[in-house]
Formats: sequence, structure tokens, C-alpha cells
Amino acid sequence: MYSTPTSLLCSTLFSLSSLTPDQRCTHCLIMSLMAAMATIIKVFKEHAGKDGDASTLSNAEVKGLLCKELGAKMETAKDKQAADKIFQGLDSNRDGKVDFTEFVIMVAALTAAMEAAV
Ligand SMILES: [Ca+2]
Repeated sequence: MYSTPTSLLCSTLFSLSSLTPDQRCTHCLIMSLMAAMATIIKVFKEHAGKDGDASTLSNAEVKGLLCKELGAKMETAKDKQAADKIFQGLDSNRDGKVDFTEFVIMVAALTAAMEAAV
């Protein structure tokens, strides 16, 4: 489903037979980034489709995503309160749901934290 736009863009932008080695490296980087973006979209849609509006994450869906994708635990009231705070932090427009743009901000923050730790 997500490979179609990737394939279309790549076939439009590149012709592999005519790429120089430097262009091939750039092509590989672009393909890697596009694969990562497709994964982000897939993860969001998987969780957003579990209840209610399939285009946004509810508080419960964010908790499920944190558990499944990030290994978070929701065993204690303190864990659930921490997850509620994460949800509130993600819901920047305070409409009670996390849309894709709000979700991507979390992914960017996690990516920056990962880069800082490397
Ligand atoms: Ca929101």
C-alpha cells in the first residue's frame, strides 16, 4: 500500500542504469528514509484503526502503541498516569485525540533523543 508512492516517486526521479556511484548512495539514503517514513505511517494507522476515528489515536490507542512499539508497561497507576501525560503532551491542540502530525512530532523527538544517545 505504501510502496506505491515510493515506487512512483523513485521511478520518476531516478533511472538506476544512469546513476553515478554517488547518486546511487543518495538513492539508497532516500529509499531508506522513505522506508522509515512508510513504517511510521503503517504503525500510526495500525494503532489509529483500533477504536473510533481511524485517522487519530485515542488515549487508549496511544497506550497500546507505547506498549507494543516502545515496550512501555501499563501495570501500575503510575505507569498509566505517565502515559496520560504523554498523551496530553502529544495532543498539542487539546482536542482529545492525537492526529498524524502530532504523532510525527513524537517520532521526531524520539529520533533526536536516539541521535543524542549515540
Ligand atoms: Ca490533537
